[in-house]
Amino acid sequence: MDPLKEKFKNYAISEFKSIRTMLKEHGDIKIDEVSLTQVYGGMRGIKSMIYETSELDAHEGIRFRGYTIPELRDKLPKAEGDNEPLPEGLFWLMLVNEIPTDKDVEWLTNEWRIRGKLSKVTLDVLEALPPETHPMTQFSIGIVSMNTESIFAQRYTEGMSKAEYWDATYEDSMNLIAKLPLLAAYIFRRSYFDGNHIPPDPDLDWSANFAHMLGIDNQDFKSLMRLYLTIHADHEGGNASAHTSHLTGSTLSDPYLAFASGMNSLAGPLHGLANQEVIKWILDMCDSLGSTKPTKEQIAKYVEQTLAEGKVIPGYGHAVLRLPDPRFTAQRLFAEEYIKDSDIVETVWNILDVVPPILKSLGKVKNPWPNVDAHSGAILVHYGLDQYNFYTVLFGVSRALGILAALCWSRALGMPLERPKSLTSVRIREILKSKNVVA
Ligand code: CMX
Repeated sequence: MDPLKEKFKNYAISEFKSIRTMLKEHGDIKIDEVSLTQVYGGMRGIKSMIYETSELDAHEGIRFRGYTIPELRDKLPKAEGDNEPLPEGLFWLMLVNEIPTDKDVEWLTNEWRIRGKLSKVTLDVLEALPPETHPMTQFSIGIVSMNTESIFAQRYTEGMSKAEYWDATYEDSMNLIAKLPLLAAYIFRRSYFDGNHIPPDPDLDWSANFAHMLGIDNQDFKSLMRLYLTIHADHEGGNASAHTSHLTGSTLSDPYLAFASGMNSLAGPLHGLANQEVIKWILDMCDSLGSTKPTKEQIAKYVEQTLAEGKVIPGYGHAVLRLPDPRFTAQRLFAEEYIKDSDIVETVWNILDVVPPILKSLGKVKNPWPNVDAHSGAILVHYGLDQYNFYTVLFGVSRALGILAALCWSRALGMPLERPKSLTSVRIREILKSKNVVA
């Protein structure tokens, strides 16, 4: 058994026993109450699921197994000569709750290198799609096609015992993570470079190899990819992509199908597609003003116009956060260190000065601050990656680390089919009547 799998197995077995005991002794303890506003309001804040890999605090931001983003930058292993963390290290941390050594990460990089191959089925499926198909659609279809290789699906058909679900989930997850950069790069090159593909470089880590296969061999871009693929990896379990995958996985759909369904959620403009929408919004603003660096006054007018058209300002607001997203801040710090004199990056910073007061003045927006998607596009454009329809695929490659580590945990802990209760509005009125709050 490989060293990561062995660690996961031992840790998961002890957690499984401890949680079963906790439930037996304290299973009736109430941890939440639910209001009508929450039920009608997208279930905000309802404590209703277990997701082991990270936790989100509204006033602090994300912690991955207890570590903030600055702490991850400090503690996770790095590539030689680079200051950014390797996402391989974050996957290790999320899976086994332990900061890996350089050697552990070296092993994982190599393991994903060995497992990273695209099958003929996947390539044929992709080639059947018109190259102008949105990259997220290609990404989702490509992942679904990989389910033909699912070890979980195969072993389930053969009669696998429940006690082995975690094992098959781990194998599929490792294979899928290894394949994703190849799939994403294949989609990128077929969509924008006439299918002129670039073979992987076996000497590079997971992120640097991804940058290489995209065709951007710049060292700073490789650093950016390491940071990008780390900070987008997880955002606790309630966000739409993680929750969708969690729900699908609970039916014992294999990890390929579970992860693909999460990617279909990520492809929505209120979630991951916002990274594409942000840059589109900025470029449209620049176009309409005939300037590559609009003034703050011009930005304010454009923001008011967008709101007057009944649209949201992409990259701002959040369902949970009530502060500038630490993932935005991490990207800003990267840009301050690596990027000098970029009109588009400076425009992002000017937007930051303008948008929050306007959103606050509306009196209804709960979080006027930038989220993760407000910054990423400008940095990507700086490095030449201006094919913005592709941006959400980058997000998706990263999100696999959290979603799949969490899926391994769900199967190891024997999580049941997820099945909450829904109500009709007629029933809600009856409940209110029975409580004598309406006539
Ligand atoms: N621009 C304009 N209006 C906004 C807004 C924004 N950026 N953010 C919130 N609002 C509005 C909402 O549309 C809502 O209006 P109505 O009452 O008229 O429907 C009101 O403010 C209250 O919303 P909220 O409680 O503050 O926010 P929600 O939890 O409902 O929604 C989110 C959160 C992210 C969908 C919302 O802030 C938004 O649409 N932002 C822009 C899209 C975006 O950047 N999404 C990416 C989020 C990060 C990610 O998942 O990747």
